[in-house]
Amino acid sequence: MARVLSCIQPTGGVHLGNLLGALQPWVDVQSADSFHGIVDLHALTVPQDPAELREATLELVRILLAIGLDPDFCTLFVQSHVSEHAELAWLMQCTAGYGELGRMTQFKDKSAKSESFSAALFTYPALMAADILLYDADQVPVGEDQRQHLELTRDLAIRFNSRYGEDTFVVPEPVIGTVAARVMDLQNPTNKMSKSADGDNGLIFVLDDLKRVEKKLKRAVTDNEATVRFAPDTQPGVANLLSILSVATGEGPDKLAERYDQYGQLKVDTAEAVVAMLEPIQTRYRELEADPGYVRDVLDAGAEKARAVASVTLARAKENIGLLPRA
Ligand code: ATP
Ligand code: LTN
Repeated sequence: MARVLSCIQPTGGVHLGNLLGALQPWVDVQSADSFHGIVDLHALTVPQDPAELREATLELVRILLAIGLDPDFCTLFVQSHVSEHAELAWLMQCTAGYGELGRMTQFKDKSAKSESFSAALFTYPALMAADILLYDADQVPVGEDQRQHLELTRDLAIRFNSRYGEDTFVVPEPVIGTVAARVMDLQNPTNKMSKSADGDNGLIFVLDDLKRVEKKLKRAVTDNEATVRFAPDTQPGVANLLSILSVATGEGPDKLAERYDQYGQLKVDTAEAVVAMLEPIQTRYRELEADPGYVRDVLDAGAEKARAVASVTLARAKENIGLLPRA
């Protein structure tokens, strides 16, 4: 069985795009040999409020548990609980070239947008490579925007192996998500649903009050064509509603489109389906919120399981690169 590793940053305010595009697929691929990390060290590459970061980390853990990630089956862990990540990241920084890190488009975009940024924004892909290589991961599900970082991880693994020993790292394969779930903003349906949007009328948060969820969907922007077709290029608003309804019901968007001749009913049904999807998640979330001891136990056990694998890989890499083992 292929070993899968997936990671997400705890940035707070998990929305329907994050849920359907990133988190739900974790539940679908989980296995006794899958590792799922909440990468809080990555979040520190930009300034964070300490209390908000802690809360965002717990929010993500609770949401993952609430949607069905089973910690008795797979391994769910917080990156900073497994110190091997930071340590292998150093070896990766020593393996990566300055030029190659400078060519990362995410770094170029983010650094161009701000006057001052941390050194870690530049070395970020070395930490990401460490996340992946520590677990001997065969497959790493990521969005298209992470393809270049995955390529770099492969290059670093191959370079390290050829310099210091072919047995050191497994060279991972990216698994790039399909179009299945690119959720668009409800008010500006040509933009993806994103926390960075102006205002939150176009966004549905997983923890939003359900009455608000209903309202936001009923006010979603459509168009003047007055026909229901799944045409993302010409009718992005309607297509977005059909996609969301499709994920919630499991029926294809084209098939669903045939059933409607009015936007109003499509909105009503999509709202109902999304509320039905979020309601049990929110109920389970509240239960988990009321049981912080359980959540801590899950994370402690996850850190132990993760460390059992990560420490072996790190020891191998340190030995192969020539660091003197302790007596
Ligand atoms: P930002 O405000 O920086 O855009 P975000 O919350 O919208 O943040 P990210 O933190 O960039 O999203 O992404 C977290 C994960 O959620 C990634 O795997 C990303 O591919 C996925 N994701 C984010 N937005 C969407 C969306 N609208 N549709 C599908 N997947 C999404
Ligand atoms: N860079 C990724 C998050 C991330 C990741 C990883 C993804 C950090 N480490 C390891 C997969 C594997 C992002 O911003 N989406």
